[in-house]
Amino acid sequence: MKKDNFYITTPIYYPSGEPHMGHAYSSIIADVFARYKRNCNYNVFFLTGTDEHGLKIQKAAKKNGLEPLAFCDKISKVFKEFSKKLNLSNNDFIRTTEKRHYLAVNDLWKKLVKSGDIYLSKYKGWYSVSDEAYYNTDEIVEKNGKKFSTFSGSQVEWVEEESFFFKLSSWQEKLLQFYEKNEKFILPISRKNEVVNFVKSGLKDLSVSRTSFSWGIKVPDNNKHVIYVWLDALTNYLSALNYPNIKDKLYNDFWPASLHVIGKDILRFHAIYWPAFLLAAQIEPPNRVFGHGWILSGDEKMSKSKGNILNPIEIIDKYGIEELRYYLMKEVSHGSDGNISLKSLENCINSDLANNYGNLCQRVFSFVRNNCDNKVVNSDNLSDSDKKLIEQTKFLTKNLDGFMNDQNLNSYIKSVIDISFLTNKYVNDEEPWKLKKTNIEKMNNILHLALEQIAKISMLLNPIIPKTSTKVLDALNIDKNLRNLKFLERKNFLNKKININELEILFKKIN
Ligand code: ME8
Repeated sequence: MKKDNFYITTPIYYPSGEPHMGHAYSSIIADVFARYKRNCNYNVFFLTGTDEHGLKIQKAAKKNGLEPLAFCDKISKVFKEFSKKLNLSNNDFIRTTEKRHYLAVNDLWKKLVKSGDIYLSKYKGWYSVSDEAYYNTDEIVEKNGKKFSTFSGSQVEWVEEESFFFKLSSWQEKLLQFYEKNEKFILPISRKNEVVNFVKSGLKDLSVSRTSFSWGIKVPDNNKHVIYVWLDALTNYLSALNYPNIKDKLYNDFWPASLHVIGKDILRFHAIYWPAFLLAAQIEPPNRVFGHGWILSGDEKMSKSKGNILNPIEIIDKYGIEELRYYLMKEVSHGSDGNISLKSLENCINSDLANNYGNLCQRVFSFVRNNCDNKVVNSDNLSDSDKKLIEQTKFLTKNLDGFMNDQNLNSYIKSVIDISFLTNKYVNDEEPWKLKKTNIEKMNNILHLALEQIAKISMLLNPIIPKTSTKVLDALNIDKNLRNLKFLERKNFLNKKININELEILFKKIN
């Protein structure tokens, strides 16, 4: 990995049904970090895609009367379209049915065999098709004669078949050492503790192949077995960089991954199995796994089976993608579960976007248009309230990079929206409209500072609402090459004379 490069991934989605709000949430979080790092002048590689093998997909294809690959071709396209609808800035979209991925999985498997970490035996135990996960007996409950995982609530079935195993048990101590050495490998810390406790309680060897169905990557030199879908899927993070060609520029530039964004339900796979496979294959593990919480409706995880779905496409069509992106990032607390509803979405649009940021931009732009012929020139004669606003803004921006580096998006957004609130208040208190006849210099200084604040806020909100913030930065005529966070650190980063263009209404208030 080159310094100043940043490799970020979303989970690759099961194309077993329609994309839902949880998918939108995971993807947007990753997109915000990708855009933020680009704005910090990092060279970013952002990956998303679809996870197409395994029993879950084979069953979904059958239900739809299609061959698995034809089914995946169809639904993967839906996810690709969805990523455009979310305005993701991904550099690649990987499908695990692609040749480059087969090559990577084959190579990784062979490395694990060579290192002595894979052996043949028989699996006897519980399996959840919906989670594509094995569960221990103490993780199972019975309800109405059926068995369910206590962890995810999904139904499990008893499986007994010949299987290859990965010697996960022998990696227990090395994993604990790895977590200790890499303090922030798993964030938030509460998730890290969960993982460390689980590993400390003892790891059993992991079944990494199946023989009772065929839809997957065949175990090299053994056609009877397909590779366990999680070993297959996790490898996508390598295949997108053209692994096993470790001389490839992408691999050299971007491995190890900087950040895997995932939901808390798939933490075990990313924070235990994945580093264990990589350590065994002598490949450096990623730097960070961030496990976000669930999107809830009421107290429950939003899911089709529970019928409590807010459909992201419908919401985007009705309210707009920028609105949905902002709402999800602001509303769901750092790493925790978050309750979402149409009512709180509308409140958030009105309070933060229409009344706060949108109103600030609109009122300052229209005042400058109507009273200053679209031009503002400032002097060095700052008032105490100008200085106070500049100081308050400095204070609020001080921790922003730290928040982003710890994936603490809500604190970041809260600080930025506070800057917008303070700027609105400053304009209210300073009443530039009263100064037109009495003190033009002061009026211009107030407007100039307000426009600088708007530029700053727009640049900071850019990763979250890229389209709207770009409209504002365009209307401020800021050179595209200067639109980065380094530029913001300069004193007087806008010219003494600012020329503005027309700015359309940014956010409509919902009544
Ligand atoms: O897990 N709230 O795919 P997936 C928040 N293929 N996040 C949610 C959610 C909800 N209600 N429901 C799902 C997979 N997610 C695997 C990933 S990566 C090598 C393989 C999140 O389509 C979930 O936590 O079931 C996960 O991060 C992502 O959506 C994809 O889920």
